[in-house]
Amino acid sequence: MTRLKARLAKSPNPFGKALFAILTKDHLSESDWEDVEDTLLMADVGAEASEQLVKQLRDDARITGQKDPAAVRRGLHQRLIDLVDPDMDRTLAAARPQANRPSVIIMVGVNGTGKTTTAGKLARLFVADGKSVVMGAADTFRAAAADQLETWGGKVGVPVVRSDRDGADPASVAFEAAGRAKNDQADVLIVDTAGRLQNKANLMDQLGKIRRVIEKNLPVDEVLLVLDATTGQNGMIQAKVFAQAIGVTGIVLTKLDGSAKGGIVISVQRELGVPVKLVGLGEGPDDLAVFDPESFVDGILGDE
Ligand SMILES: Nc1nc2c(ncn2[C@@H]2O[C@H](COP(=O)(O)OP(=O)(O)O)[C@@H](O)[C@H]2O)c(=O)[nH]1
Ligand SMILES: [Mg+2]
Repeated sequence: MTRLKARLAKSPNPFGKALFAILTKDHLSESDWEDVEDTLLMADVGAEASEQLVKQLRDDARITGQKDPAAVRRGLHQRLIDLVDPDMDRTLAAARPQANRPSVIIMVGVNGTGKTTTAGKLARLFVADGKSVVMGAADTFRAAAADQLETWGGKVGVPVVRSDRDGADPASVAFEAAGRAKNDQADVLIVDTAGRLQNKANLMDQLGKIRRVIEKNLPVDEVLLVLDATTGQNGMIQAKVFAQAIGVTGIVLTKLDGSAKGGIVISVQRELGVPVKLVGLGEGPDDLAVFDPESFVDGILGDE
């Protein structure tokens, strides 16, 4: 069993399981269908996707007559898989091997979502895969942010390019990090950024500048938006601002081990049109997993 599935199945009442309980009742009344929709909304699936799923499940129920629990489960499983969209490409964009240059990943997102932690975990995954990594601490608001990344670097054996000055220009750190990755002929450069910016213009400015200076040395392959799954629809609004500020190529959904209900996977992919590529399942170095739709749906159905 995958860890994603195990973690989700451990939540007190995974929403898929709650749906299944309603769908296998003898007679489904209007109020049961409302319960189905409420269950989806409360699980952060989002209004549009919830409405669509209810409509599909109602059609399915009319056709099958709703008798056999195993068939209901199979149907629900398939509908949920379709919503998560198994056809999205979830591989991390990397430089082509023949390009002979480091792949570049920029981490973006609101303060506290898990950018720095995910940068560290990701570095560890690449190192385990035999790749050489450089990290850049372009969150320069507080020295503590760079310290945190450096601690991760030490833990996973990866050099960190940083400034020693609070409030140094984040773009200049990013520029230096890209230069270092190129000179070292590293396989991957991961650039951590700050999330605490007062307004969108400010954010666009800063992220745009970070991207441009990196591109003086290396093309940017991936911009990962880190989103805290426990913040629900609130996090979604912020996510959109980041998506507009800098083109996002993938989403990392962190803290799926906490109180998150998981439906946010469906709503965020729809809203941003970008796949969830990785999920955070804890604070430890190994608590990062590639997002897999089958494990996800099994988990929210509460399958053992
Ligand atoms: N439970 C849990 N905690 C996480 C996860 N990812 C990050 N955190 C914690 O969230 C807090 C903020 O993380 P940090 O990486 O500093 O966020 P940043 O401000 O976006 O860089 C830290 O206490 C992390 O240990 C996760 O997947 N699960
Ligand atoms: Mg940070």
